[in-house]
Amino acid sequence: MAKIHNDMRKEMAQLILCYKFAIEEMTTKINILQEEFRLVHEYSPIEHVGSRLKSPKSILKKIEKKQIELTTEAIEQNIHDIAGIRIVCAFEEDIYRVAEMLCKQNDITLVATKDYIKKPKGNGYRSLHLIIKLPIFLSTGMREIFVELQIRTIAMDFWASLEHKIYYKYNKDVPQHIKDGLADAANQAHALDEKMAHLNREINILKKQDTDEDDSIENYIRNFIGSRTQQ
Ligand code: 0O2
Repeated sequence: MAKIHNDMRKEMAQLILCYKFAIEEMTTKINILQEEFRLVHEYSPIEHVGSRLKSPKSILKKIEKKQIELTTEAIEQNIHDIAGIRIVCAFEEDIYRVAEMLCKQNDITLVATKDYIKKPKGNGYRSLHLIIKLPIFLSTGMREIFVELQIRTIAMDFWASLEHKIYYKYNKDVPQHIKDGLADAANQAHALDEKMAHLNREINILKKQDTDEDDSIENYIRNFIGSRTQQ
């Protein structure tokens, strides 16, 4: 693996600190949306949020894999997932809602989208990946920092987390029947997502009918009381 000299080590430490700040800013934005939704709409499309900073070892691995020059500028321009945030939503439609709400914030620039939901990966992986840029303000001025957002449902997250665990520290070729099993599990997770979304839509229709009925009873009583007081 590539060796880095002391000056570069210092520069890298400063750069990684910027990614840490970007994660903190982004997490605050997401928490605000989550709390506001809970308070105003009594429902939040965001179930939970996690984040991670890529370790220096993984950054070096990516530098070698992508054959990037060993400078902080090159790293900044070519590795966009040093800061990673994962947002887990209840339903698939919530994913696009959350993505839209974040991307329309003035200080966020959408740089790239990889939609592995509309086009899942061959192994069955599903998730919406957004690369965004956001400003952080330092004593030396403003810096725009890349952040990777992975937005997925609970079922997508369940599959991806377990797939990652199953493969962890296994560096040989994966037998075909295991690949097939994982692809099958991904399809089952997708079917579960669709079923839950369908049930949710149905219950929402019933809830709406209930409130409409409540409203019409309330209107009836109000009209009735109004007509009696006029007599
Ligand atoms: P970790 O541990 O999350 O850091 P690029 O960034 O474009 O150079 P790539 O791999 O084409 O590289 O990016 P992509 O497709 O957007 O995927 C990046 C991240 O998505 C991965 O990060 C994983 O977190 C997740 N991911 C992508 N494919 C899979 C998959 O098949 N299974 C699982 N479980 N996760 C996946 P890292 O850096 O690999 O890992």
